[in-house]
Amino acid sequence: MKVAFLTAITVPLLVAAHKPHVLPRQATSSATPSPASAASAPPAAATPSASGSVLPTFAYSLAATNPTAAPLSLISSGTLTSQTLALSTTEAAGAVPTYFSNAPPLPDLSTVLPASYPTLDKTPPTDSPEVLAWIAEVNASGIAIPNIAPTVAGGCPTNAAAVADTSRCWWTCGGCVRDTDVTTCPDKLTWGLTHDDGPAPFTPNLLAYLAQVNLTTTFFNVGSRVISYPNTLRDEYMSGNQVAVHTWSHPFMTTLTNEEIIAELGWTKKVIKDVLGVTPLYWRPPYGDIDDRVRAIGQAMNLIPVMWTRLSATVTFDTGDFNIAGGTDSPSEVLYNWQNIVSNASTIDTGFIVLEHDLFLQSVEIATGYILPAALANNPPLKIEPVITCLHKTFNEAYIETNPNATNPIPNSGNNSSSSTTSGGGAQASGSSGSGSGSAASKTNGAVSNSGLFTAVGFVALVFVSSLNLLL
Ligand SMILES: *[C@@H]1O[C@H](CO)[C@@H](O)[C@H](O)[C@H]1NC(C)=O
Ligand SMILES: *[C@@H]1O[C@H](CO)[C@@H](O)[C@H](O)[C@H]1NC(C)=O
Ligand SMILES: *[C@@H]1O[C@H](CO)[C@@H](O)[C@H](O)[C@H]1NC(C)=O
Ligand SMILES: *[C@@H]1O[C@H](CO)[C@@H](O)[C@H](O)[C@H]1NC(C)=O
Ligand SMILES: *[C@@H]1O[C@H](CO)[C@@H](O)[C@H](O)[C@H]1NC(C)=O
Ligand SMILES: CC(=O)N[C@H]1CO[C@H](CO)[C@@H](O)[C@@H]1O
Ligand SMILES: [Zn+2]
Repeated sequence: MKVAFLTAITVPLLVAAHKPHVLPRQATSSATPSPASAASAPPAAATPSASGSVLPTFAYSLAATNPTAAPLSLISSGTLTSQTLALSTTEAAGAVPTYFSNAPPLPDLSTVLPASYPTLDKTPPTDSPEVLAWIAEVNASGIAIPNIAPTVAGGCPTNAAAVADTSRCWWTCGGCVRDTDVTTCPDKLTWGLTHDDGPAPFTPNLLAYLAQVNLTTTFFNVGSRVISYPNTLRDEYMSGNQVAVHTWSHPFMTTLTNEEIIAELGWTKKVIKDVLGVTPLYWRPPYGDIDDRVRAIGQAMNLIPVMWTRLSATVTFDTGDFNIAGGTDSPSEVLYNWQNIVSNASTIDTGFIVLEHDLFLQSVEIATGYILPAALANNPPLKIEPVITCLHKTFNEAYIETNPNATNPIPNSGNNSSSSTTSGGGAQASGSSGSGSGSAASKTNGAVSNSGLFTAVGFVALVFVSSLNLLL
């Protein structure tokens, strides 16, 4: 009942917000259902979705499913009634993770007061003392911030000039990546598991399943959700998962000003540090929306971007799981996408990273009931692990406080004015050509009003989720 309410109210808006990153894949996959025969039969007929529309059925085959999985027909209908599981334990202040060394003790949660943080699901103000200090740190990092204008809302169709300017390396429109982006795992058939947008009401269900099958993942967490579910974040961390940053309010980052980007990242780093005692060194831009300006600010804030594997415009490793709850992708389409991902993964020399979410029950059910059991039974076998370990790094290297700086330099090391061989200091010191005024504090035109439709829509929906916190 409560779940159905959550689903019906929130999801259509969120799906609209997530559309841009699935468009290329959908353009292909929804037009051409796979002719492959299915070992696990898809539902007999097209399934009615949460929104009442009838979605096409896709063929897929899975090596295994979870015997306790919810039937796909229930997952698609929006009437799934699985209970949220309680956390396995509420972690006490002073507890220390045992799976890596030198981690600080968990802070006292009673000191983490929501009133001390910005409004949830809204880009934080840029004139607070905290944000001004982070702006100064970015400025002092010596990393040049390219002086390129923010994009406007609407993605590729509404940003012709930005799309044409390949020098900004905008992932959203064309899939441009830099060496500093993590897009795959180095070892073939290794899956760097990730789950985005939590912590959320059904994250404990995912955690319970992962513990049962001895897997861990990388959680890209939204700062506003951390305020709502701090104990869930602590359980993620204490049970061996990598915790990473997914911004405060889930905006399209390229639409923000430099200062807004700093506020989004800074507050998310801070709330995670306040709840766990450690500050993540990895982040994922919502919708994968990153360009060289956003990359540079992330680097100056000691954050390494993690994307998902993209082989071409039509082969992106996005399950589409986010769209089940909103009724725009059927579960069979997600499983069809998954089959294509595994099949494509076997053709490349590296491992891979896949986009999945833990915000909605439907996404968690499709992962724990179908995708992960199939992945565990896959032939050839897959190695499934968090991104940090798939990169051959230790958990110490996932967080600033525990990072062995001598052997694993943090992203902004070497770019400080003090350590730079270039004199002059500030953002101009590293002086990449054409970076103009370069200062992190310099305003770029018209961005504040540019958060626009997609961001606003996603924001409204996420507010519903957080305000339903008490109901759930
Ligand atoms: C669980 O996974 C870890 C890491 O992959 C491995 O070292 C350990 O042996 C596994 N434990 C069991 C009980 O399978
Ligand atoms: C890769 O995925 C695409 C769909 O995204 C699919 O059409 C294609 O057949 C897949 N390739 C392989 C080798 O499985
Ligand atoms: C590495 O450097 C960071 C930032 O300068 C610092 O906070 C951290 O404590 C250092 N790591 C260790 C293990 O000392
Ligand atoms: C950069 O300089 C700041 C002080 O300006 C210092 O706090 C920080 O630790 C330095 N970072 C690195 C990576 O050296
Ligand atoms: C940025 O750095 C420059 C040069 O070091 C300095 O003049 C300016 O005041 C700094 N701005 C901020 C906001 O810290
Ligand atoms: C050592 C180091 O990280 N240097 C980087 C400083 O920042 C520039 C970009 O502004 C990078 O190109 C360097 O690699
Ligand atoms: Zn997201």
